[in-house]
Amino acid sequence: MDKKEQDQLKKEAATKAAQMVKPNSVLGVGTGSTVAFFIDALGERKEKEGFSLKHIVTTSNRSKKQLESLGFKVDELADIDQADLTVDGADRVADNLDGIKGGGGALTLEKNVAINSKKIIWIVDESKLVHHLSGFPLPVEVLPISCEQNFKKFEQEGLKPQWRKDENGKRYVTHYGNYIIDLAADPVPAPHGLADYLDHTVGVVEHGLFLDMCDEVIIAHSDGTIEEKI
Ligand code: ABF
Repeated sequence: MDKKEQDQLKKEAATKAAQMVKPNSVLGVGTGSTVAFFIDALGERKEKEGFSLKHIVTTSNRSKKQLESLGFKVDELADIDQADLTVDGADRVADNLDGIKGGGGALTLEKNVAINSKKIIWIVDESKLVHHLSGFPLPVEVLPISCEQNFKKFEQEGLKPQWRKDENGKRYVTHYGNYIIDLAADPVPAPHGLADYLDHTVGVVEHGLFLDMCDEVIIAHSDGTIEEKI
């Protein structure tokens, strides 16, 4: 699939999700190129229907800027109780709707917004689908203070850690001033066990295993169909 075709599919999934957002609800908006199409589609609804939302929270400055450029007011997560719905992208989605997220580096805020949402919808093109979580390095956000020890420990565990680098070849720094270690062990070994291990590793801020969280995935297929998988 070339980029143009993939973008078209992302747009179709995003447009479908934008139609499902209820007026005057509290909406969580994720990050990434598919979500960028979702924000555009929300903007179109605003133009055409005068549609408005009670609150919007988002998971990155990129999405925030795009929402504000379309006239939406963006609140902080701390300003709301919970979102009625959060729409986000994903890097991989397994048959059971578990996902790998965080390829864009925003996993910590993404998981915090997701966990504080009544409903979570992911929007993807069919290239993101896998039977078991695989095919994409698992991002782990770590505190700088003990990142070297974390890296070595992951190596010893056979998780094939790699430092995420920025465009200058330096360690990528997250919104919260932390680093990201991408685990290249593929497929993800025992996702629940690995999530539990990472959740209990001191120095790990958050990881990109989003398990038992997603309620629905909207998938745009290259045969032109849009699938809503629950
Ligand atoms: C997100 O969107 C991230 O977790 C993930 O990395 C990304 C997917 O981006 P794209 O839609 O550009 O493929 O929310």
